[in-house]
Amino acid sequence: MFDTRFDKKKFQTEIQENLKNLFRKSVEDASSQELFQAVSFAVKEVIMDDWMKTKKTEKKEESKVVVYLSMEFLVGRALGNNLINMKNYKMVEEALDELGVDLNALEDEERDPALGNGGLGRLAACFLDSLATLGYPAYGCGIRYRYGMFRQKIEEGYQKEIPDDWLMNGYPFELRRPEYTQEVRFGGNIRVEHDEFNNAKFIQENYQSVNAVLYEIPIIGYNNHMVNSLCVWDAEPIVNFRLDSFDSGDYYKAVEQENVARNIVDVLYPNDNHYAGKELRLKQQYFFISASLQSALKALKERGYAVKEMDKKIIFQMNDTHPTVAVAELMRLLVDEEGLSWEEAWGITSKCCAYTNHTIMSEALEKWPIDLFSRLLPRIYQIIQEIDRRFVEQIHQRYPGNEEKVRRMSILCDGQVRMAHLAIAAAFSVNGVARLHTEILKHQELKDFYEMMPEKFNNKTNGVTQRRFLLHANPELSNWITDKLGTEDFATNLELLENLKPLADNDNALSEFMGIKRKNKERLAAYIKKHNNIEVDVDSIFDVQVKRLHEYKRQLLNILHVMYVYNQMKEHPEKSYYKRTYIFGAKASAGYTRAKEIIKLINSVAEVVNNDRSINGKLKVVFIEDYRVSNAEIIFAAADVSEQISTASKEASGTGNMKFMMNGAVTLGTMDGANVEIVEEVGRENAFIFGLSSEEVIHFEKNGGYNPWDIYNQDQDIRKVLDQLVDGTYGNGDKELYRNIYDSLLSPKDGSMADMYFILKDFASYRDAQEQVDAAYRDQKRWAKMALLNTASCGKFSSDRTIEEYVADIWHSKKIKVGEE
Ligand code: GL9
Repeated sequence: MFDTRFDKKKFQTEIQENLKNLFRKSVEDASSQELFQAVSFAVKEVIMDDWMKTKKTEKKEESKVVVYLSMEFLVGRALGNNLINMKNYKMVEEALDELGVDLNALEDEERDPALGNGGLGRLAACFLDSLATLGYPAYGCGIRYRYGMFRQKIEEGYQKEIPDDWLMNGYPFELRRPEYTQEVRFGGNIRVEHDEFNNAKFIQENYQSVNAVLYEIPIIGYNNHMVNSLCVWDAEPIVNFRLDSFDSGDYYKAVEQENVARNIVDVLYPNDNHYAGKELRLKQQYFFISASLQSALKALKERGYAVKEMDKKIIFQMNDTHPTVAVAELMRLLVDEEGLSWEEAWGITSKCCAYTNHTIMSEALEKWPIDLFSRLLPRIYQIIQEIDRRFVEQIHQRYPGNEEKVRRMSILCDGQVRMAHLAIAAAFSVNGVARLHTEILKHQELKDFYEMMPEKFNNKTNGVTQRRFLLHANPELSNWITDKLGTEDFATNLELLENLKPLADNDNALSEFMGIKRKNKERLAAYIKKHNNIEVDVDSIFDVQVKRLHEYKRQLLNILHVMYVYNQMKEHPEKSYYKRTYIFGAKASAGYTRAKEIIKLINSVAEVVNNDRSINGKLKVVFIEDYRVSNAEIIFAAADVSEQISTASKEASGTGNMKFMMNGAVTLGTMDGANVEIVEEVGRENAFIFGLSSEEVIHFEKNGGYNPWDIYNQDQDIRKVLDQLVDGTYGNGDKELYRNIYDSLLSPKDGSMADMYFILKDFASYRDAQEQVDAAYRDQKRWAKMALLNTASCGKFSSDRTIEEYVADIWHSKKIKVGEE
């Protein structure tokens, strides 16, 4: 059961020593935060041994390493998860208990390292967990943002952003590695020199540079002693001036450099599926890419390999377009620094780089203005010009005379650098993140590329780690599963859960399963009481939509439907309604006005509905503040209904959908992203599916949309809800508060398509599906079956499965075993 190297007595002593050394305190007078630090350092000490062994084994086995390049790693809290993966959670809980300390309370002292926005960053974190668990040597490479994703406060129903100073108390698990510092250069000009053989040398002059300083965070495999590294780069000024001469102007220059450096890693851009096009963002991208690639190249040589063997030893997986400048940086390093020919360098680059696309939302595809790009990265720009020239030549050869093709596919076009095109031209693999998404890429968004290079395209349906989202988030359910299956092996083999399927016909098991759900609902209800001061009934249906706020995710459809239900209750008090608690959690990008209006609307509806005594608490609306990984774990475990209601074709995959399913929530969703595969696994009868198909959506879009006024005119219930947006019902009498939302649905003032996310078009079908939810829940046994079958059918959605597919089709790396010595 336990990892034997964890000696309880020794561990307790270690904690006491740490308290003394760090804070000059004993257990009795230490604060929770101090205890958290002391415990974390004690855990880190154990990690260190395995970490050293892992690096040794990796070297000895001459492993090919996966380098996962990502602007975001939403790792979530480390302490609890590390203990789970080290199989020491219970032992440490006991050890602390004996000292009179509650592990749960200590876990709450840890600030979530929020180095990501949402799904894309969380996926990267799940992948690192699976890579370590499966035994594949891997490095995550990213940025050590000083401020992570902002913390959200709701004031008067409005979102307020508070800076996330996550490093305030220090982060006990990281390791500073100054010996791996790399210099990164920006700007200046390129001077060409020719040597005696007339070979051109490209020399960057008058540049500004900063030091990239490495911090490593351990990523612990489950029960296998494997510890991989998440490498995050901090920026520091290069200070090489003499203090005795600071009046010579050097001092100011140094201070200036200090600012350039600080700036770069200051803050994570809080955008989801949308890029802001800011120069600083491009700086961040090049900063961490250049540092990561330089460092990878050095490590390769230090391990004794020739640069030309690189593709046998390293694979760079580019997480979306954000890190795709890697393609050009690798070419620069190989050609300019290592002296390889263009052809040799290209051969290596295109064998080392693979690209994952995470969205079809066109506003998310990064395009940089050439003037900005070439000013900041002059040499990289030259290299991209050459890549583009050669790529365009290939297109011409393949499609002679087809200038329209060239225009659509080239990397440089209309004064812009199209990063996705750069990635596709260079990478040997281009993958989507769910089957439907990949098909849409192949046949719509990236059609030209697929036609020209079909062999590059493949699908890798996303997954999530059951270690965090089942074992840690839902210990009650995990224990129950262990008991029923007679094994804990589902921790590394999620497919084993299908052996729970026969229990769907066992009344006892069903009531135990729902008993656990009830306990988890109590835990969430207590959280809501504490944070929102709202009483919710654990016997009501917990209907949950938590995810970033984005119009395509259609939180608006959900809340409009709540408004409709509320109207029904008022108009038809004689009808019976099953008690429901609608739970929302969502951060809006700081500059996304419409998203913020929707948050305000949700809170306004909550205010009205929750305080209307006439409906006897049949309906409650809760907006959970500051949705993040740590409270997500509590929320998934407690959900009955999982709202996955994006406009079909827009959600590339979704991963929250999988976390809900794992925890026995039933999906209410559209046929979008990975929902399609969830339904395939669990059966259509165990989900509630509604709405337009992706083909229908795409068809409408191609034809300029539809006329929402027809719906407004024909359906009086929808009309009433829409009118309530502009009659002051939810605006405290202010009729203008939701005018923009109203207009966007019926007649946008900016000339865009009316109801571009098909909210009204799908409303009736959503309403029907919601009625089916109501009916299904009334039949408690039927519901229990559905819920249990969801858990039992989630095996496919482990990120372990996803990683094995990446390895088999793209990475071709080998497992190692970290042995005891
Ligand atoms: C996203 C997609 O929108 C999701 O559907 C997908 O599940 C994840 C992971 O593949 O990637 N793409 C994207 O830009 N985000 C995603 O969640 N945005 C954020 O991470 C906030």
